[in-house]
Amino acid sequence: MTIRPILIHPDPRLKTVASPVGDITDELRQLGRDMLETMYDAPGIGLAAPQIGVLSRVLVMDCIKEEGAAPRPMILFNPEITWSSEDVSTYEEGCLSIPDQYAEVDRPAEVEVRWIDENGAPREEHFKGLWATCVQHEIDHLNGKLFIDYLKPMRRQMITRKMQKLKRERTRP
Ligand code: K2U
Ligand code: ZN
Repeated sequence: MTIRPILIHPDPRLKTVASPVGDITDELRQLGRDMLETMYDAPGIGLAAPQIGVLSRVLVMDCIKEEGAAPRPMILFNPEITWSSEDVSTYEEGCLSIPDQYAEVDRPAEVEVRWIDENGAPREEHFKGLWATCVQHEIDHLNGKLFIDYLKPMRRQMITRKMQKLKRERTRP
């Protein structure tokens, strides 16, 4: 199991549309496990492959927040939203690629998602609550979209400038 470095915005790989995966190989299963380990270490409740520089349509989630509840790690290959509710929910989102920045984002409150699981089997599930917000946030990552793209240009620009400063400081010896 390997913890992989998480890319920080701005980075062209975070704005790229990721490619669908083919047959689920042991290598892809290992990628999913590395992504889950990287997510738990962050810590986070979701992670998309482009965030670790892999431009494939893979995302992982575990939105279990209740203390003591059994974790529910999920690996989704080629996820697609097949239905979204009219109802909208607002959540103060963050992003592991945009550290310490939070903003309210409106998204459909419930979604139906279809994907291929780590055994190569087609799956379909109805998500609501934090799971719905998270899976939409992750699928956006697969389409090169970040939560700051929903904000007004000035606010997005301010956050981008802060991240550029953070990256300059991180690389300075
Ligand atoms: O994709 C990511 O960067 C991980 C995101 C996933 C996420 C963002 C907003 C809302 C739900 C999920 C988070 O940074 S994981 C950290 C976190 C944890 C709890 C609530 C919000 C964000
Ligand atoms: Zn994110």
